[in-house]
Amino acid sequence: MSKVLNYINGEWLEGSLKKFVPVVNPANGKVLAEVTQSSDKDVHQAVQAAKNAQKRWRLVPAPERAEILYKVAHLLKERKEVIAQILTSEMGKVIDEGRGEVQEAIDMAYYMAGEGRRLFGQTIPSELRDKFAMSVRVPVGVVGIITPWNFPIAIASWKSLPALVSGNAVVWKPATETPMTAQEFVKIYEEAGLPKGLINLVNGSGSVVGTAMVEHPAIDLISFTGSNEVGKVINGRAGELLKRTSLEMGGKNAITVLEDADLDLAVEGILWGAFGTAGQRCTATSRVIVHQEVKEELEKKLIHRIQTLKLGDGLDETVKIGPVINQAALERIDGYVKIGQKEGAKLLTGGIIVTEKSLDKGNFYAPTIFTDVTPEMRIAKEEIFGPVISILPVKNLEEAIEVNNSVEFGLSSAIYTVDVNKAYTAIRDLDTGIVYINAGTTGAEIHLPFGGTKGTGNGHRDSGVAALDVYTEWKAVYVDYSGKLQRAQIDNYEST
Ligand code: UN1
Repeated sequence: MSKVLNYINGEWLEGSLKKFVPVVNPANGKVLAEVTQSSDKDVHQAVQAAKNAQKRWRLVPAPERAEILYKVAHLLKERKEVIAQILTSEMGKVIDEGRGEVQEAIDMAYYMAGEGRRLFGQTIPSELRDKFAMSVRVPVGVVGIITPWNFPIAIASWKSLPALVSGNAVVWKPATETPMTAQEFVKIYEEAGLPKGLINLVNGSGSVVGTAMVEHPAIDLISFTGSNEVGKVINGRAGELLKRTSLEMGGKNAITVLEDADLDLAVEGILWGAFGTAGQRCTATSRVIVHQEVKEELEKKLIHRIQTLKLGDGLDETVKIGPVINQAALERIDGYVKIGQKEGAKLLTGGIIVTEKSLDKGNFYAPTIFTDVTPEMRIAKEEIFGPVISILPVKNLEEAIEVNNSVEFGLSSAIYTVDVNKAYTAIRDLDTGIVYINAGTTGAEIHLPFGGTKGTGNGHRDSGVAALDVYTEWKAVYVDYSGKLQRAQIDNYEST
């Protein structure tokens, strides 16, 4: 049985709990490997290594740091297929999406390598003569990153690459479900020649390893993607410790379909947004807000097309919907379907755990559509994180926007319309960090800011140039070359 270990100070080590947890393929229940479990001791060791390595790394010119990131990009590209296969085996998403996810990490590596020659600051005129003013970006120090299983390499790339190019060192706790993908990514950092101590992998539970990271005084920033429940705990404690946090959490994303929309196009966007990754994206479409005039027609088309989506092992190229991550997820999703039925929503299709012979060893849930859902129902408000959508009828664009914005999350939203005035009104008024016109709610590109408003986050963005604001501090610099004392705000104003 292959073993996934920690990577601390350039060495592959067993965690100090001397315990291993199985890594299970969600498509068939087979054990793929086992992963070591760590305690606060391992976290401490990793942080010490990171702290020491960062002292030198911050002095390496950013373009030189970026050379390593270019190598990371090349290696990821070379190993795209191998990593995609591993990712699909341990996480379940269909292989095409596995490849797409590795591509997202490749894109991010090239993009952040390019930042090594930018990392722009500003020059700003001073209010005094013979004085020069500028701002520069400096690293935060040691960054703790905590990543989820649904995008095991893309999200880790969004966080580790900008952190490293900016001159930080990283301590990374990947999700327990997807340590093999994490191991592949770290191996690539190692092969690319990243000096030891700059990336440290610590496997283990959130309650032990995650907590130790939040508590550790030498971790300066926690960058977390995961549930709101955990994010709130991290933020609460980090707040007391005055530790920086960047949090990316839930979504309850909606596609609005107006009466003038191309319905066939909207159907494709809905199916891809809702059932891609079996609905387990924070950007997944989980509500469809439809103009009442086209509701029935849209429903018919959806029910017709949903029959063509083949469920199964994501490694089979013909499969369109893979399994959900584990048994607990299956039960949670089914629990929400029961809640929806109790609340009086009408189940159009799905609503069952798949038990047919070839799939009964995996965690498969039938793609599910509820209609006649109202905004007050729990299935319209809470994140389900599975292949379930709720259709909510509305009378006009104004009501659609109100319904879209009525949830506690604000990650992604989409609208299908051919009316340019309505499209721009939606761009202005949809209260989410990401807005799509005539495309579904998923598919963010790495060179744009990724993140959300309200309960989705805490105002930061992953990816894009905005990510640099998370991993750097601004330093304001004043150079006085006048040779005399110049008092700002005083000597440049006449005394009255
Ligand atoms: C996530 O679900 O946490 O926009 C990330 C998308 C992907 C990233 C999703 N590029 O759906």
